[in-house]
Amino acid sequence: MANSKLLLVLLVAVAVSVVTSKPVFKRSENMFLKSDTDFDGYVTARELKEGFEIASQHIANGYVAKYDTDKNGKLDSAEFYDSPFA
Ligand SMILES: [Ca+2]
Ligand SMILES: [Ca+2]
Repeated sequence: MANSKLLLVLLVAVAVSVVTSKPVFKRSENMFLKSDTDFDGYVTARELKEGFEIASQHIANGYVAKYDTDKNGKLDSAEFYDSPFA
């Protein structure tokens, strides 16, 4: 029957899409994009403080200093992924 064949094709298509589909963003990418509120590609200590409700700017500065491996004063996506915020 044509209908049952069509149904089978649809079921296979759904199964394949379920198996191969990936979320649009990995969690850490999502967190980075959410944290970078001015969309300049970097998360600053101020953005970190606001995004994660860190109690003091001093603490946020310390996190950035710790994970800012190229020492430009802000976290790029790779640095952010290495931090506990990702
Ligand atoms: Ca930013
Ligand atoms: Ca950096």
